[in-house]
Amino acid sequence: MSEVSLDNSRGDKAFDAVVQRLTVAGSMLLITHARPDGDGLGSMQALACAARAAGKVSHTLVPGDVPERLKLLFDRTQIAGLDDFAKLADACELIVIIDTHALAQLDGLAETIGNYREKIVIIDHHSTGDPLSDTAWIDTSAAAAGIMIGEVIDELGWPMDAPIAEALLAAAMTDTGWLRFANTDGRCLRAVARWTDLGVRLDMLYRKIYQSDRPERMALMARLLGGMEFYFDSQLAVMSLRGIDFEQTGTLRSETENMVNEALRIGTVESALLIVEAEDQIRVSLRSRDEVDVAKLAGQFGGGGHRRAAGMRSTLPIDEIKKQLVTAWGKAFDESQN
Ligand SMILES: [Mn+2]
Repeated sequence: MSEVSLDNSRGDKAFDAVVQRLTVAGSMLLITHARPDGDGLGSMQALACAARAAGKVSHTLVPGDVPERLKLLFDRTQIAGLDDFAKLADACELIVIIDTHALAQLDGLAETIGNYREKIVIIDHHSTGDPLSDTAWIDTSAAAAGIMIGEVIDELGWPMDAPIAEALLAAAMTDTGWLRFANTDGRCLRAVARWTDLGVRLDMLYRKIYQSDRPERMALMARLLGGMEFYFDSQLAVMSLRGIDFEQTGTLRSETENMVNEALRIGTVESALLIVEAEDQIRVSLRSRDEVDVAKLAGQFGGGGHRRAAGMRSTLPIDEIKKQLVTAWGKAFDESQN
C-alpha cells in the first residue's frame, strides 16, 4: 500500500469533484470495507437513504459478511454481497467506495474493482490505501467517514431525516469510541449536535451498539483479559485469542470488535495489540495513544489504517507474528523517543 497525498482541506477540489460526480449520477453502488464496522455501514446506509430520498437509485454492498448485531442496526437498506457485484457495478453509473481505499480491505473485489476505475469515487479518512480512482476525497483529519458523508449530503442538499442522522451518528460515535478518542474534534461534535437535534436518542443508540452483548461474548472477554501480556515496562499490552477460545465460548470472530481498546484502561499502556486466530490467517488490531504510529507499524506487515488505530493480517503462526510485532513495536517506540 502507498501513502496517497491529496489536498485534505474541506471545500477543496477533491471534495468538489466528489460532490459533482454524485450530483450528476442517476444510479450508484455504495461499497464499504470487508469486516465492516459502524462507520462503514452507517456511512453507507446514510448516503444510500439520502440518495433515494433525492430520487436516485442506490445499492449497497459489502464484500463479505456483515456482523449480525450491526445488520439489525443498519437494516434500512438491503446489503448485497460479492456475487452481486458485477451485475450492480455494470448497472450503476457510479461506484462510491466508503471508509477505505485499500484493496486489502476489499477482499473478493480486489481482482475486479480495477476494471471499473472510471466509475469509482472514494470517500475515506484513512491515510493508507491504493490509487483506486482519480476522484478521491481522502480527509485524514475527519474523525469518521460518517462526518464526511454528512458534509457531502449537506452540500448536495439531499434530504436529512432522523433515520439518516441516526446512521451518521452510529458512524461517528463508534469511530470516536463514543467521543472519547483523540480524533474527536469540534467538527465532529458540531455534526453530532446537529444530527442529535433531528430527533435521535443517543442513549438508545448506545444501548443498541454497546449494551446488547450475548453472555458468550463476556466469556470471551474474560479470556482476553485473563491472558493479557505486558512488555516494555507495561507500555505494550498484547492480547491473543485462539481458535479454541472461540470454540469453547461459542463466539464468532466478529465479536472481538472494540476489545482491543480494553487494554488502554491501564495507565502505563501506550499501545495495545489484539491478535486473533481466524480460520486461515491471523488478524491483528493495533491501538496507540500518542508515541507510536501503529499505521506505520502495521504497514511493515502489509497492513495499515490510522496513526492511532490500525489493522493487519498474517499467515505466520500466532506466536511468531506476536514475537515479530513486539520487536517491531519496541523499535518504533525507541525511534519515537529520539
Ligand atoms: Mn472509519
